[in-house]
Amino acid sequence: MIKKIISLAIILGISATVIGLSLSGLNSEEITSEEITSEEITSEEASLETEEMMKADVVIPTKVSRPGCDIEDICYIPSKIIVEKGGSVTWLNEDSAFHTVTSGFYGEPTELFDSGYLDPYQYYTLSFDEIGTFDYFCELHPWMFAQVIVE
Ligand SMILES: [Cu+2]
Repeated sequence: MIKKIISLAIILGISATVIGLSLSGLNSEEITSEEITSEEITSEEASLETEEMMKADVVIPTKVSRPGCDIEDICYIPSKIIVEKGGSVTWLNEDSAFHTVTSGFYGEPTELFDSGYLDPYQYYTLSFDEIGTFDYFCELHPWMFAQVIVE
């Protein structure tokens, strides 16, 4: 009788250990999936931080590919930006159409700078090492023009 009880206790002990192991196995799997999730969140946060770092100084807003933004002077926002000598300006095309940031006036580019066609949500950064007023325009939309003033 005592042997039976002991063997029963051993069996119970073994099965408890097996159940315990399988449960801990499940737990460790859950932890692994949680780790992956937290890694994903971290990478998302990192990309958000990158976007914040790439904060635009001048935005090309939506719907400027049609005439009219020039009436309120909002083809580039702000249409006049002042930077210190040696400073940089970053443009962001928030429109769904292509635009350019090209030095000079429409039909009279000065060939100081030219972004080329900026895709939607593409950035363009320039640094200005010379004092002066730099007019620029969009090669695709004659009504789009603005200025960088370097002091
Ligand atoms: Cu344009």
